[in-house]
Amino acid sequence: MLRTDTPVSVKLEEYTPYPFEIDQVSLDFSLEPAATRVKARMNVRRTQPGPFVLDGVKLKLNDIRLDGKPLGPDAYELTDETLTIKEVPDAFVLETDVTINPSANTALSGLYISGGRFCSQCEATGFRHITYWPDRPDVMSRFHVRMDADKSKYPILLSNGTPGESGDHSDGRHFAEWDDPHPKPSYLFALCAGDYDVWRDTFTTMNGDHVDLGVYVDKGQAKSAEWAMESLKASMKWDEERFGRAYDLGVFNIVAVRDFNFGAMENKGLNIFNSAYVLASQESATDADFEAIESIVGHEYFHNWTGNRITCRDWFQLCLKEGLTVFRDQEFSSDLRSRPVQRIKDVMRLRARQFAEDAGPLAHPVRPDKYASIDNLYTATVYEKGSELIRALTVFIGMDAFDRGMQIYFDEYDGTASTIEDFYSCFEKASGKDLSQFRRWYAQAGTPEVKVEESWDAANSTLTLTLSQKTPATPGQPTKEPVPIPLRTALLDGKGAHLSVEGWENGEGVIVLEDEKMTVDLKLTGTSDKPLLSINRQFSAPVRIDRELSNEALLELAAAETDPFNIWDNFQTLARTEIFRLLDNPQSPPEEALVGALGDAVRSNESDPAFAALLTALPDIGELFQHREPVDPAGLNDARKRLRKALGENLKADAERILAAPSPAPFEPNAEQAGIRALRSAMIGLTGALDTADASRKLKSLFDAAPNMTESLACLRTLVPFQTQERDEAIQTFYETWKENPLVIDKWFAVQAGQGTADDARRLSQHTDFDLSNPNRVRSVAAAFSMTNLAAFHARDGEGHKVIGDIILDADKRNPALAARLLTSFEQWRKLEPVAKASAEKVLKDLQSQSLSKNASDILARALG
Ligand code: 0A1
Ligand code: ZN
Repeated sequence: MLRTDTPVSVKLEEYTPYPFEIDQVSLDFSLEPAATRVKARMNVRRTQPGPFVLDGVKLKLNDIRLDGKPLGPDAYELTDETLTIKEVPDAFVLETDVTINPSANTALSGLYISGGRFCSQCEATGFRHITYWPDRPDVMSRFHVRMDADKSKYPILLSNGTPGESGDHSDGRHFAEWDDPHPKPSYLFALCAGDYDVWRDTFTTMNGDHVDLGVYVDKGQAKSAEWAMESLKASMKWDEERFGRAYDLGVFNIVAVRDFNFGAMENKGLNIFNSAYVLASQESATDADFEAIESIVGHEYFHNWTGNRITCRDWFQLCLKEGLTVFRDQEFSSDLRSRPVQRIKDVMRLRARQFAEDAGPLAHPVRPDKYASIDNLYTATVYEKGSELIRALTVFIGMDAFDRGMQIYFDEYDGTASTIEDFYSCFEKASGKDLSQFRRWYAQAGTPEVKVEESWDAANSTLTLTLSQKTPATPGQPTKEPVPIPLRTALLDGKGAHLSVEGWENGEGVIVLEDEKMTVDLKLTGTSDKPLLSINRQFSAPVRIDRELSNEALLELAAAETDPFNIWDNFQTLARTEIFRLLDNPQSPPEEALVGALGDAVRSNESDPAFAALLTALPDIGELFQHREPVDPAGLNDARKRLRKALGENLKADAERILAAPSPAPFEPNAEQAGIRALRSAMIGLTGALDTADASRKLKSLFDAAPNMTESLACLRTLVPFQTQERDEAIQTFYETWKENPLVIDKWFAVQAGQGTADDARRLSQHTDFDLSNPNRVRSVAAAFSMTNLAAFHARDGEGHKVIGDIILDADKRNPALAARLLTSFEQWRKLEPVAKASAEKVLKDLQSQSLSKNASDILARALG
């Protein structure tokens, strides 16, 4: 696209139904990497007036027939993106025959080749790269697929649904048919062909139906699919028990591919996964990998009901399937692991990614009302804030009403392409509440700020809260309406006993702030000293809480708190305030009282090591960014390091003791052992915070003896910033040990890019193992550097911006979706101090002056707009 082109937006208000129905389609693939022939035969019926337009991009049309008769070029019109047939009867059969080139498909959307095998990615608009079709989610059809291919190269042929006929041809080719009885939109179509090893299992549903399960991976890797399979069976069971949803086909397959733009894809009965979220062996995977596999396998499986059985009417409704399915996968992980730990991790992610997005030029509502490029809508806002809104809904109407509403949703909307309004109508029915004001949450961008003021009336034992809300202006939305904010609240005494408040049960209540401002009287049933206020417990609403509490008051509150989320969050607030104080007072040492309290909190929670580990995690730079403008990332990094060092000193003896104990053996990837390793890894990190020659030696010996990938990587990550021989040796040894395993080498790149300088990032991007055509590898350098290493990325010399700008420019030529995602790392540029700000602006403007893809141009236009 040229610079002068303004990206054209698609608008929600312009939605019109497709004027035809296609109840059945047969697809016939003759698979060849450079020239695959795709024949489609569809039964079409008019449902309302309107033209017959099909989407199609980069297709070579060989033949087209209507009711068996060839159509001449006058009968239709072809553009770069559409095929329009000028006159059609009310019911007809259309046959098309096209040729596509999967081996030239570097954008990884449509049919492409990864590791010598065919695979597909059709969400959101990949199917139009395969054949002519109304490529929109509200056109649902029954798909029948036939494939033929060279049998020796592609012995396994997979598609959606259940297998039908298969057999050999005489010329070394073979064929297979697949049938999917469930009508589906084209974005859920999938095809995989190649040679794989398979890890198989079976599942019997609550209805007694037998399901064959398969996880297809690289040759020799079958055993590494075991954990993904266990996660799949756990997901199937959980959805039956929690939501009464059973699987609905006799086959469920997962295929792992090395080249993939996202995490995974929920194609009906044939999920396709980034191999990073399938393969895990005891030796090569971290606990974070095991956890991510479990949660993503769950996520994709849960889409079978929330996404596939009930899909989206249009892409504006993306959060209907994504927000809801993230909520479901978070609940799954909470039930399988520790609920409070899961909640803290989910909020950390939300604050780091979504709050940042919501506060910058790319902010958009959870349900946007326009977009220029649909690929750019797969955002933290749609996914993570979308999930938070469902969670806030469960608090607002209560979990019982939520569960009833979900069953109404499944009953009434099964088999349809729905909207957020449809979804919310179910909860209105279930709760009897008018949810129109709650739905404002979906239309307004920006994170609401809630100001909390307290006044204590001792004579009447009443705490009066004055609550007010304000949502900052965001692009295109200068003013905001108030939204209902459900705040789980408790009043505590200094020892953490819950005080009883009139109208509350079990020592907790939900206060809903509906208007801009409210006061609420919390009357204690007994007498007490001024109670301590615990508010937004479990992070019940996705807001920022603004309370004027002194450090002493926060420490007192943290000591009395009973909600683990709030305990952790109080320490986060304390640490953040302290980091800013250190930033403003470069000579001042860290506050001893705070460091001591944090150290004590870690020690006293050692029996819940996963939680203790989270307490040691200081707010990261990306989060601190949001609290100051202009921001000096290097200064912040330095202040944060000083506080970490003080914490490391406070916990030095504990770290030695914890690390002297043996790591759990034999290795199990369960939450209990993972928690122990998380605390060990946190102690490894704090050892490094001491920044001494002794620490480097200690880390190297821990690295050499590390019994698992979690600890080995923690040592490597901690060693990277040292300038010692031990560090160089560890980097070298790790590479030599793992050079045959691309997923581990991705980590090797990522720890260096995530801790190093711009020079390191550039050197890594020139390494022989760097591969621009593999998104995981590109992200392991570019995203690790620009999204997790902000002090280096935004360094004043501008080198960080340049390296990433150069990678984006190269990546965009092959893979626009990947380049656009990397560009979002610049989203905070306006907040930077003037020198770095100017350098970021220059890189962005230089990029804008090149002919970048539509995806990248969309991000650039908004980031600079
Ligand atoms: N629906 C998938 C996300 C996804 C979106 C686009 C993709 O390719 C361009 C791939 C996956 C999910 O939520 O997991
Ligand atoms: Zn999803």
